[in-house]
Amino acid sequence: MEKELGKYLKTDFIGRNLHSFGSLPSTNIEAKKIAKESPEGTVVVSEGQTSGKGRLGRSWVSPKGKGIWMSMILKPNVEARKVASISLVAAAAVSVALKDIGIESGIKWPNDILVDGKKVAGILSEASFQGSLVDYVVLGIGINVNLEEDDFPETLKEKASSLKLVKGHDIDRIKLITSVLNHFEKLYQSFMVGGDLSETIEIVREGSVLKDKQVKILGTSSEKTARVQGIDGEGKLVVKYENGSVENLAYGEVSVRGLDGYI
Ligand code: BT5
Repeated sequence: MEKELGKYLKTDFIGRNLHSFGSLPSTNIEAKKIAKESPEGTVVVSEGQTSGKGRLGRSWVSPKGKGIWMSMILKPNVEARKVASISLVAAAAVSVALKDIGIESGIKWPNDILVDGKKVAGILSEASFQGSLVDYVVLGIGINVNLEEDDFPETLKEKASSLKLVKGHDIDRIKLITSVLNHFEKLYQSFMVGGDLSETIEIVREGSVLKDKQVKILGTSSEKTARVQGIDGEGKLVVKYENGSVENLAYGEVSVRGLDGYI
């Protein structure tokens, strides 16, 4: 895969060190194992995952040869509190890469990419800290590229889709991986020193499917209803509760569900 990716890769460092596998439990787990000694931008990619991970202990369906299942190892020089927004950089990169191949997608803050209201990609960032500084981040990206209807379990058929199901034909996974990595590096370069997210946030705001929506905010022990006002300069979701109070929510604190349907 290294050679094929190399044909289209335009990056300085993202994906220049690549570990590719036929099968892994999870590219995030593998990336975490090698994160400390790996250079920034190292990518772990696998044809299939046997225990792909979602957030909060959820699982990610990752059939062999059908999707993009990859994780990047990043070492941004930013304060710990800023690193949560890094998944937005990935969401923006995926969204722009899809646009390049004619697929208009929506971004459901903080980590879902939707087409026609169904999830086609998800992002899982896991960070390790040393004091108030970031040691490394493993940023996992899963994109349902050429999955067929039957590749999804019954429970997911209503809420998940693939690029092939959207477009009606196979999509070149190698070209798409490199496109995501190329776009990611551009957006990440301004984030990696100091945490500038302005370009990412512009893309995320434009694609945001939550704007003005009434949503349920699911915390670890609570559930509240609110209206989404937008995304602030740090990438936090700004919501207004029924009692009028406004809160800026950080990635990882909550899950957001629409009141009707999936988003
Ligand atoms: C995510 O979690 O969306 C993060 C997914 C990250 C996957 C990548 S693949 C490469 C890397 N290595 C890993 O092990 N993981 C990362 P979350 O928001 O928690 O969504 C998980 C939920 O989405 C599940 O509970 C299902 O309902 C649904 N789901 C599972 N597999 C799916 C799929 N292939 N497509 C769409 N939805 C899926």
